[in-house]
Amino acid sequence: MMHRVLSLCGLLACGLPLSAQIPLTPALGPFSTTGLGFVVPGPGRDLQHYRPDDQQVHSFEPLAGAPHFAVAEIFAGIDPGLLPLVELDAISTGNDLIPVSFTATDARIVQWMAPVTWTALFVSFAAGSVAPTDPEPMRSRAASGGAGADVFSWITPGSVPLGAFEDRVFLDVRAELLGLGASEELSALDIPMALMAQGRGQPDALFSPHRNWFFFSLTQASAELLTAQFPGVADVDMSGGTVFASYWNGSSWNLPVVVKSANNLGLGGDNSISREDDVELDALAVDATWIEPLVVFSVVGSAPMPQLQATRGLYGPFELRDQNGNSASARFGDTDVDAICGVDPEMGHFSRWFGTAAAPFGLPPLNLSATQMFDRSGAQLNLVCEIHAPGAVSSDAELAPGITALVVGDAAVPWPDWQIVWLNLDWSGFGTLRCQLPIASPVGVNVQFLAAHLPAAGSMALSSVVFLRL
Ligand SMILES: [Ca+2]
Ligand SMILES: [Ca+2]
Ligand SMILES: [Ca+2]
Repeated sequence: MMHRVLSLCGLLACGLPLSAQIPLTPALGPFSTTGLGFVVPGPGRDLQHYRPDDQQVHSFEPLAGAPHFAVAEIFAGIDPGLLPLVELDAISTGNDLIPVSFTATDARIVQWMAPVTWTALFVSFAAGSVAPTDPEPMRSRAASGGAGADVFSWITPGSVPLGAFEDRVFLDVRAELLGLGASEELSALDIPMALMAQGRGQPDALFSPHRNWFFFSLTQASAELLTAQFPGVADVDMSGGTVFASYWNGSSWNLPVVVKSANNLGLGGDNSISREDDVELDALAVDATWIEPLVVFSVVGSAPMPQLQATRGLYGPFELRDQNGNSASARFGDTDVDAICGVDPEMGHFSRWFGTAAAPFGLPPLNLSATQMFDRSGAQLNLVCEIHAPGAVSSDAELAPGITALVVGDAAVPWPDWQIVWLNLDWSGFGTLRCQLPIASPVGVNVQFLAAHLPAAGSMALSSVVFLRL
């Protein structure tokens, strides 16, 4: 084990002169290096890809052997003149591997059968629905102009390895990074979609095992305007409460089919043969690895029902709860969730494309987030890391004497023996530091932890299990 770690460090050290440092302002959570697929409100708006390496928003590219996530491709079978009327308000690739356990009366997020037990929900809220009484950091973002286009995470109760992060809400990707103003809005998000693109189509059993589907919901207005455009779908199901899915057949998308109707989801109102009284679904997370998929969803804020519900097969829909039976939406102050995605990395082995939250210890605490991804040419594999000193740090002086080192390790080796692969002598330690390490060539090493060490301050940020394969 030690030999393999040493080999890796030698290789990474060769890439040192090429590493880039991008100082950022503070306020990022433990998933700050994640990529995102997302949509903003409005008819005709396309799916967009936020990349954590260049921190820019792009269109999804066509990739050999992988589905192409673009509205014009997904809806290629409809009247082309109607494409500007497509308005997505919920998306999922079917990789929301949220471990929801059902009984006859409720649905709970539990940790099961896993050596690595953590789950996170990613959410965005309807602009204007975040209240001064909501938990931090939602409250501060709302007070500073709006939280509608921010992406927050919640690491659910029972997520043992994440230590201090269990049951906490974080701000991970700020509206500014998505090119959006504080008063703007996200209408849908999906993380595995971004991981697929960042992996250039390579398989990823951990975070995106289900690769060829696109689940979505339309706004009520868009669904009505597209009536008769999806062959085989009844007019009553062209509703804002319907979950549709399209299948990538290897070269193009088949036309959408109904996965769950509004009536199936309890959103059909009093009249099951009319869509006029349906409740609009506005957020969607699907785990399609089940024969009967798990569907976690939200509804518009005005609806008299829980903000987060779950159903699978004959179970539910029930209000989504944590393992202790507490309402999931209550954790967010019952704010109007209008975009949701879930991840649960315990379902497989090694991922190339997603780091995880850090478990900080020492004083002052540091957070560390990491992602492994290919650049847009596909030629270069990069490790993207971000080290964040949260609010406990009040001045540069607290950290200034420190030398920051990024070290990699293996679970079988105690962390003091891990190897330094990158040194930054300049970082003041105040705020957030981002770096990219080019990986010269894959060496087949499974990296299970990353750590950032600040010896002078006696502080260290230890990532949780990152499952990178370099
Ligand atoms: Ca939405
Ligand atoms: Ca109805
Ligand atoms: Ca909602």
